[in-house]
Amino acid sequence: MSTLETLLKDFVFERVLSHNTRTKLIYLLGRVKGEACILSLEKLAYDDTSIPTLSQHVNKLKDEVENNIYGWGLGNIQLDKVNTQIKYIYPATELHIRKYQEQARYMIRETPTVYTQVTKPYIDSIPAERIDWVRNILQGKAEVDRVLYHDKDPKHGFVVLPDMKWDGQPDSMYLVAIVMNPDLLSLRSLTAEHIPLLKRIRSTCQRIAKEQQGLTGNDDTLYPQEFRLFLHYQPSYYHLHIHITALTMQDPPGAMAGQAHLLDTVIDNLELYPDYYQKASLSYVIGEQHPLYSSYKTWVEQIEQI
Ligand code: G7M
Repeated sequence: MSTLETLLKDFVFERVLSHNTRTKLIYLLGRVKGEACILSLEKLAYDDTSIPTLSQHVNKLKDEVENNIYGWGLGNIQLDKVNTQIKYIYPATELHIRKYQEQARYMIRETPTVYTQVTKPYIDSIPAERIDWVRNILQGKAEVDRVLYHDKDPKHGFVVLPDMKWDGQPDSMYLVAIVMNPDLLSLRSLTAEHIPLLKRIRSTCQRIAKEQQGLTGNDDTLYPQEFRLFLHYQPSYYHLHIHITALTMQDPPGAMAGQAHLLDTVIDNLELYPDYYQKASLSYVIGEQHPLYSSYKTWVEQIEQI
């Protein structure tokens, strides 16, 4: 039995952490053998091959309404196809539980001083093992057969592979490029010195998206492309990585203002101002359960007392 099968069988439900009725994504907290386990269940889009015959599979119709040329109702479409992506975190820590818990969110304007006095100490306090899964990928110990590109140069190399969020459908292509150099923590670490690396990531991802997913893209910046490349600030882990998502995903997770920074803009900023990301204020949205939020609030309270 696979780990996922065993977890599903032994999962004892405790509570719903969050339920997004628009994205049809639900996070559940439960226990497996006494330890906390987070399950996420996300409804998948209809499979392309089923679409032409969907109307023939509707049953249990109810709550029908008719009005002139308009009408609607509720029904059940049962198809013999996979319809849910299931993910787990096990054993889940208190931090994971807080991360997926429904919560208020705030916009924080991070000046270079806030970065030095609040964010950087927070990053330094994160236990190294938190990103063991990244090291496993970089060292070829996990997800090996999923890797699409790997330049193992410790300073200039990077790996490209499908993001955990991708359900494998071409329309929702979601790749992630992770740099080999562990000294690059986030956007804040980037200077003009890294422009060649960022440009190689851009062109490699363009080639992969084109060759493997048939998406249009070209290193020529005049050429329109069918995907976006961006970085998160704040990221969820501090080892530099870049997201690549198909534009057909109309509302991809994490592509909102207050979180996503287009790679093209990052390269431009560095070309114009080599130390842009050390000098700029970067605003970001954060949940009140995030440890960085409490560090920031404590810092503000201290400033107010002075
Ligand atoms: O930029 P930010 O830190 O928010 O994004 C991290 C990205 O890494 C997310 O898009 C996650 O879905 C992805 N991710 C997280 N984990 C734990 C894994 C993993 O184990 N494998 C892969 N392929 N992607 C992951």
